[in-house]
Amino acid sequence: MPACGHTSLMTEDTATVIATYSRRMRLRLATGEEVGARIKGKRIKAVCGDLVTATPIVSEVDWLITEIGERRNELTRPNTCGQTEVLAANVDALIIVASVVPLPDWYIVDRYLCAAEIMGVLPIIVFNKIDLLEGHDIEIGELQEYRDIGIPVIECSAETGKGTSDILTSLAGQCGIVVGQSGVGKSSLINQLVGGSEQRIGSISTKSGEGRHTTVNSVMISLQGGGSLIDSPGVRDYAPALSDVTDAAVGFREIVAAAQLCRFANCRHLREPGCAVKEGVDNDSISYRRYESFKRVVNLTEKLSAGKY
Ligand SMILES: Nc1nc2c(ncn2[C@@H]2O[C@H](COP(=O)(O)OP(=O)(O)O)[C@@H](O)[C@H]2O)c(=O)[nH]1
Ligand SMILES: [Mg+2]
Ligand SMILES: [Zn+2]
Repeated sequence: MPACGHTSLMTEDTATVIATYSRRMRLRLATGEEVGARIKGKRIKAVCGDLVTATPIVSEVDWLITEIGERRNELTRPNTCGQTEVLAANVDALIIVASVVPLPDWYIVDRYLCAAEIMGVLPIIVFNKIDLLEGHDIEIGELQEYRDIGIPVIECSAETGKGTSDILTSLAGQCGIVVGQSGVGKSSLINQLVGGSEQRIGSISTKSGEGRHTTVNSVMISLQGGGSLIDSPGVRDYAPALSDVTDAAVGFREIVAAAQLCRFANCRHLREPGCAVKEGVDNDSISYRRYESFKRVVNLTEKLSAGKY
């Protein structure tokens, strides 16, 4: 336990990890003060959003992280070695961005929704570039389908700023992560939401002693309205992974709800008699498109669990 012999004089504090560099971290203490930190030992790895126990190191500016608190959830992705890499922890909301162009792949949106449901975080669908629809009378049917099953949908333009205040409002007191296909406007949107505060983070990394050219792996940015965003290249490129068959079922909330009424408890909602999901699709209370997504996800997860992928 003693890190340098003065342990008895030290105070311990709980703090939030707000930036990670190659080896060092930035913490926000309970007092609001921000300090540089490194971690005790090589076995534990902290990510943005982690709640940690830390203690000042005598005669150093850095603090020492001694323990990582239990995580409410983790955003993970498989790394190149086939292991699971944790990108962020203790997230409240997954902001799933789609846009007018490139044309949305709604199946990918459904995959992100699955990821959100599995993580137990609030999904928010953000439909960007609506400035391109101005003067056209176009309704996006898929957006209504999502609203119908209770998923918040915000239409916005990172270019004109329209609708972006709604994103700030829905993130009040919450920590969000922006995901979506390449080209939908994630970077533009984050810039629009963040305004000037990203520069502040840049100056912090210089001051913390790692030097100007330190790569920031990930960073938590405070937003107007009391919310925050965790941003990193890895998070933006995050593609939702599915691990086993149960994932498919929990990822589609309207199918989960209808399945309560299927005749067989183990109904797969394909050709079984008395299937309430199929009935719902037939009478249009369940979207046919969402049902097709569901079957695709089931198919994929079955292949995954059979090791054919
Ligand atoms: N018309 C319009 N273009 C946008 C909007 N948001 C982003 N773009 C453009 O879309 C392209 C991709 O944006 P970018 O933020 O790099 O997308 P990312 O790949 O998701 O990070 C860029 O050329 C942006 O200028 C928007 O709201 N309206
Ligand atoms: Mg980008
Ligand atoms: Zn069924």
